Amino acid sequence: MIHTVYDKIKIQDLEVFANHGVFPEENVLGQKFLVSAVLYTDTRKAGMSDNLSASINYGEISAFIDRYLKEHTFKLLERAAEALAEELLLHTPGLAKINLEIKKPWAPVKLPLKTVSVEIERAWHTAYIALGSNMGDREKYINDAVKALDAAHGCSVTEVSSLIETPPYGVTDQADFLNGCLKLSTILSPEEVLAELHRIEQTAGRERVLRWGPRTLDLDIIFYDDLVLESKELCIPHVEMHKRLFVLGPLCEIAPYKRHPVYGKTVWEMKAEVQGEHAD
Ligand code: A4P
Ligand code: MG
Repeated sequence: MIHTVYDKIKIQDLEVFANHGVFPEENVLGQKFLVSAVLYTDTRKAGMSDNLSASINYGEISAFIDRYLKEHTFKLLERAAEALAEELLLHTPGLAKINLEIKKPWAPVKLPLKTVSVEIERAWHTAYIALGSNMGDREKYINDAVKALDAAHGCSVTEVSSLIETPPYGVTDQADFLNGCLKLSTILSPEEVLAELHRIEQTAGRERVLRWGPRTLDLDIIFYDDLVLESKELCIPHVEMHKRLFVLGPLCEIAPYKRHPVYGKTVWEMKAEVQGEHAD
């Protein structure tokens, strides 16, 4: 999430007649759907000013939901909810998070039931990405990567640090690096962000020959909100970030007070520690 938002605007059981379902009859005959949405947004400004333009118009959102579900046909409620939540997050200014439930009261299961439904929660997230290059036109590789990430679906680059020249860390027998960091707003999951980074690295002709070896472009996820994740292909926060001046230097320009979710230290404090200074 962009920042923690506690206020909610709620729409409950909006009736939409539409054509979603796995059975062909459902796509032709249509049926009733009930849509509930909890819109997480900061209502303070509207609350103080009594001005609708400072808030999210639930009338417009209801009309959008009705139109969207009528104009599209999905087999699964999961897909309908996913697509609708994404559209709303992408096109509603001020919407930080949405909880969306789509109920099907007439689900063809040949048993008496009140409704079946799918409920999902989707949000904007903030990630920090480290950028590095030590082969070829380093500045161009990095600048192109920033543009590519900003153009990626559901991604928007909101801040970029300056780029600094750094001596190689780890495998030291290689050319100097150009390093930087950027701040990313995204509706993608961490795994989807990683896939996007790999795609952009490949476009830059990145070859994985040697771990920590020379590369045209290296894109690492440093933070993703305050998430702590360790899976086979992804560790967040990046495991080495707190030891690396080439990450902490640029990151400190754009997020000095961002706190490491495990160590509890700010970027500024971690940087000062690596530099061997006192953090106060
Ligand atoms: N992976 C796990 N966690 C993450 C994460 N948070 N972000 C996995 C990105 N990837 C993550 O990375 C190997 C695998 O790590 C990925 O496929 C992903 O599944 P890679 O980019 O293929 O290989 P690599 O970059 O050679 O290895 P690694 O461990 O990522 O190296 P680093 O940490 O990127 O370090 N010196 C200076 N001065 N500047 C540099 O930028 N960079 C490195 C590379 C070494 N020395 C450097 C610099
Ligand atoms: Mg890497």
